[in-house]
Amino acid sequence: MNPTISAFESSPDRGRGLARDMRVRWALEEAGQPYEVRLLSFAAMKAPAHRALHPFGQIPTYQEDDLVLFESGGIVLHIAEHHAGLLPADANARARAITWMFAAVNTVEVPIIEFQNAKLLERDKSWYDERLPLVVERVRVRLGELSDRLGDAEWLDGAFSAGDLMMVAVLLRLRPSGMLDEDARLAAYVARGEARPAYQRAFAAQLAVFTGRSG
Ligand code: GTB
Repeated sequence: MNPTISAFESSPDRGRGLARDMRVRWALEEAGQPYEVRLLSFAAMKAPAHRALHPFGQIPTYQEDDLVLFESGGIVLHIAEHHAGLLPADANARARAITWMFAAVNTVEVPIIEFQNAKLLERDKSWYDERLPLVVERVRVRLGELSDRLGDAEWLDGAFSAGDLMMVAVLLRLRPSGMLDEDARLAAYVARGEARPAYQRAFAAQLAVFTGRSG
C-alpha cells in the first residue's frame, strides 16, 4: 500500500507550496515513492478522527500500514531513512545531514515563523511598529550566518540531502517578504532546490489541489 499524507483541502497559501505537506511531498518524490493524499477542511483537521493521528490537529500526517507519523521533519526523516538518495551512506555524513534538518526547523524556521506571526497576527498591536524591526533583524542575522556557511557550495554538506530539502523548504517561506532575494547565495541555493524535478512534481501536485485539477 502506498503511504497516505494529509494536506489542506484549501491551502491558505493558494498553492504556493508554503504549507508543510510540500516538504513531505518533495521527499516522497525524491524517493520515487508514490503516495495518496487525504485532503482536510479546517473543521476535519480539528475533529477527533484526525486528532487521533495528529495530537495538535494539523497537517501533515503520514500513514503507512500501521505506522502513523506527524511533524514534517520526522516524516521526512522517516522517508529519507527508508529510501536511497536523501541521506548519505557514510555514518558521519548522515549525522551531519540530519543535523541540518534540525537546524532548518529549530534554528532557521523559528525566527521566520516569529516574523510571519508578527506580520499576520500582531499588526493591530500598539507595539507592532517598534517590534517588527527586531524580528526582521533576527531573521537577517540567521540568513547571514547560513549564507556564510553555505559560501559558494551547491548544497550544505556535499551532495543534496534531506538537510537541504528541509532548509530550502523553510527558506521558501520568506520569498513573499522579499528577504530571500536580498542574499544572492541563498536565493541561488533555493533556486537550485526548486529546479529539482522532484520539487517540480511535488509543487505541481499541491498546486493542482488548489486549482481543482486533482483530488
Ligand atoms: N511543526 C509542525 C510540522 O512541521 O509538521 C507544524 C505543522 C503546521 O504548522 N501545520 C499547519 C497547520 O496545520 C499547516 S503548515 N495549521 C493549522 C492549525 O494549526 O490549526 C503552516 C502554514 C500554513 C500556511 C502557510 N501559508 O499560507 O503561507 C504557510 C505555512
